[in-house]
Amino acid sequence: MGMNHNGSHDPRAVADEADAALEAARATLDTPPAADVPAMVLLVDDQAIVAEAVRQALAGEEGIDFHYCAKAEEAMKAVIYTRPTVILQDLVMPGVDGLTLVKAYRSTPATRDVPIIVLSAKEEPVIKSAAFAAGANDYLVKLPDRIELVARVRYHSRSFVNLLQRDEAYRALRQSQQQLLEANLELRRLTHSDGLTGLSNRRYLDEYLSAEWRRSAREHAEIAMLMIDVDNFKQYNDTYGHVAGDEVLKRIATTVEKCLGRAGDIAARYGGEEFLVVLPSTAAGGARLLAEKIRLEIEALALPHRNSLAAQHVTVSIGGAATVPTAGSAMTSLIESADRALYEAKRKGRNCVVMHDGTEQGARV
Ligand code: GH3
Ligand code: MG
Ligand code: MG
Repeated sequence: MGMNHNGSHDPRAVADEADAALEAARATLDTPPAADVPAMVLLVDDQAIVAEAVRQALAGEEGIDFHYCAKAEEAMKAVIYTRPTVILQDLVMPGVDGLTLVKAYRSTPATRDVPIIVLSAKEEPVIKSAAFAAGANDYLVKLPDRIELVARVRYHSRSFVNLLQRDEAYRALRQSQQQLLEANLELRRLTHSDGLTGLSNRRYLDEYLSAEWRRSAREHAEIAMLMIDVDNFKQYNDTYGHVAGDEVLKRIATTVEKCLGRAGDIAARYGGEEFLVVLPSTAAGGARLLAEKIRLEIEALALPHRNSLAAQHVTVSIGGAATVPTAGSAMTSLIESADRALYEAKRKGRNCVVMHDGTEQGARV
């Protein structure tokens, strides 16, 4: 819709979107941990004879793929390229040694969590402890027993895949939380805004005014209000139709909003063709100036209205009031005061501003 500055959504669609996001996250989290997952083994070892032995050990195994890299310098590339679920890493290699490679896998984001089984020439406590310190997950002496090798390959692959699934579930959950947060903000915005003009609605204005009223009372500060009503608007609808009338209301809303300068100022659609402006920390004089500016800007739109009693174009009448709230004074007194001022403006012939300042209001209440 025309002036909608925040891109209107159907509230039901927003809620449905959030529901769908949550459902997707739930489904991901409800996925049971994989019992048997395909394993991808990458052996990094310079000795072809070891490679052949491991290949044979894994050959008859269902769901285990085998890759072999003979050069330490190519190991990192091979890991990133083959995406193994477990690395079998030889410790003693020409060029880069195995422990250095283990540390390199651990410090590279793409390979950080891949399980590493170190293959050592012998059972040696010092080497073993160095391997674990470097980040290895397991330690086997060459050549390992076939049954033990297969069992460990499957065990480490499964825990790695489960880790990836868990990470994915958390990612989905975080994403759906974010979507719910955004949907909530959108719903809140929708419950606070007027569908036709995009201004605040009466519900929000009442909340806002009540908070500002209490704050002004605490701080002994002035608060002002303008009530803006379109002149002979029933005639406008009767002459140009309701759809054209709606367009006029949108134009007026945009114009009023454009006139507001301070951060605390807000405009709301208060009723059919009635707008309310709340001006915190503003005295009657300032409010009158703003009201006059709004009235003139709306005249300047020059929207034809041939059956108006006030002019040849669309005009508004504005009633304003300002006061310093005292403890126990009702905020409705300010609204009523602005309403009376508006009534006077109408009586004076429309297309004008009448302002009630604090003292006048005090005398009348
Ligand atoms: P006055 O100058 O005394 O304010 O005269 P008026 O005709 O504007 O006042 P009245 O209260 O008699 O009529 C208000 C009209 O505003 C009635 C209705 O046709 C019109 N109106 C109220 N809400 C809407 C709306 O949402 N869209 C349109 N197009 N017209 C509306
Ligand atoms: Mg009215
Ligand atoms: Mg009117």
